[in-house]
Amino acid sequence: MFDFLKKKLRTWLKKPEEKSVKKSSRTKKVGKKETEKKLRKQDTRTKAEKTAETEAELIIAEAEAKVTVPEIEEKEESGNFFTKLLKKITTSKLSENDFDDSFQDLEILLLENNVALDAVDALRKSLASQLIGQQIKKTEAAARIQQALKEAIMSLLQEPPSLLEQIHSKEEKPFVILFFGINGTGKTTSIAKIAYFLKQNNISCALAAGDTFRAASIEQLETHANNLKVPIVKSKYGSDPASVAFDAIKYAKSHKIQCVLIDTAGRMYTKSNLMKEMEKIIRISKPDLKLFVGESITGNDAIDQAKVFNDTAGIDGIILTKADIDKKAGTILSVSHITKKPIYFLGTGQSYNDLLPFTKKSVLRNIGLE
Ligand SMILES: Nc1nc2c(ncn2[C@@H]2O[C@H](COP(=O)(O)OP(=O)(O)OP(=O)(O)O)[C@@H](O)[C@H]2O)c(=O)[nH]1
Ligand SMILES: [Mg+2]
Repeated sequence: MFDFLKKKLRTWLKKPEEKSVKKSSRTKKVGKKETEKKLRKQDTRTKAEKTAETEAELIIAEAEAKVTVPEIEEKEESGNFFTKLLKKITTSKLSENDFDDSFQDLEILLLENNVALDAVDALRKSLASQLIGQQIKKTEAAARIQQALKEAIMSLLQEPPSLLEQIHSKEEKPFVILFFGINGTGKTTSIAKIAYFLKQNNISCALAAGDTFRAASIEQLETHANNLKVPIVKSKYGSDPASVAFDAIKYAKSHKIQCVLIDTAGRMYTKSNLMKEMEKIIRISKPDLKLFVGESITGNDAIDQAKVFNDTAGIDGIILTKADIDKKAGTILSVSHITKKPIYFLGTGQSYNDLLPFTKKSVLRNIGLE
């Protein structure tokens, strides 16, 4: 998910002297003697077994030695954030103009990778406050810029609380989690993944089939419940989702189940009747955690949805699904800055264990800044 951005940033953060080494192709040159020596060293077979095979191996090794291994040609940028800044950092202080001139290209890179405009502005501010007017020695410039970028990205993200600790610390169980978002974002699948995650951590849970609207939604959740061997509370299609949630909580209380996961129908945030229904589910079930489920790949759309759900229903945290097919990763970098809510998990596939607990550190590592 972060590969593209990582590669771009790596190219951008490369020092000019490193970039000047142009790597278009290289030829492996392994001499015959060296190859023979290597093979002799590795070979533990008896003399009789060796002869025919060694000759064949030598022929293959020599053929391989002549193969030209193409490498991805790294595009020589005429100037980027890093190289431009480096050029401008002399013994004097870095001016605002010089910084702005350098930042423009980084800004485009971030916007192209789905980082929201507000988040880009915040990043700019953070970088500017760390670099403008600073007396930076040439020798320290590279490290300082990289550190500043790291700090700037860190300040966009939020570290989520530990879900397990949150559940354990609630005295009167069950701990109730409500999932919502627009159609098809992965709510039901994420519920199943979280049920699996909780089970792995010895926390019992029950599922509430609160999507009484979409055809086959109840059966879909039921299949997961059966696979995972967790109880499900359901009702008829068309029945009130708030009462399904209420029944599930009652069931959990009487069966000493620690956590209830409430599924809801996908709803367009533009439809006020559906959002009203959401408010009723919240009023009745009093969730301890309201998780907005959005698709990482949809970029600014997911961020807009999160904003509206937060304004109407109030969200406590976010699950970004389909991060496995998101090449840009900008949503992951921006959604917490816009909503001020942490990402709890990233969905990284369709299996039960394709759920990645979110940490700031893992993001930095994934984009090559840690
Ligand atoms: N690649 C990938 N696919 C996912 C992920 N999460 C969910 N999906 C797929 O997305 C599709 C929709 O998932 P659902 O869980 O049914 O989504 P939903 O939000 O409950 O959908 P509605 O109930 O119709 O609103 C399914 O095909 C899932 O397998 C993920 O993290 N990665
Ligand atoms: Mg669903």
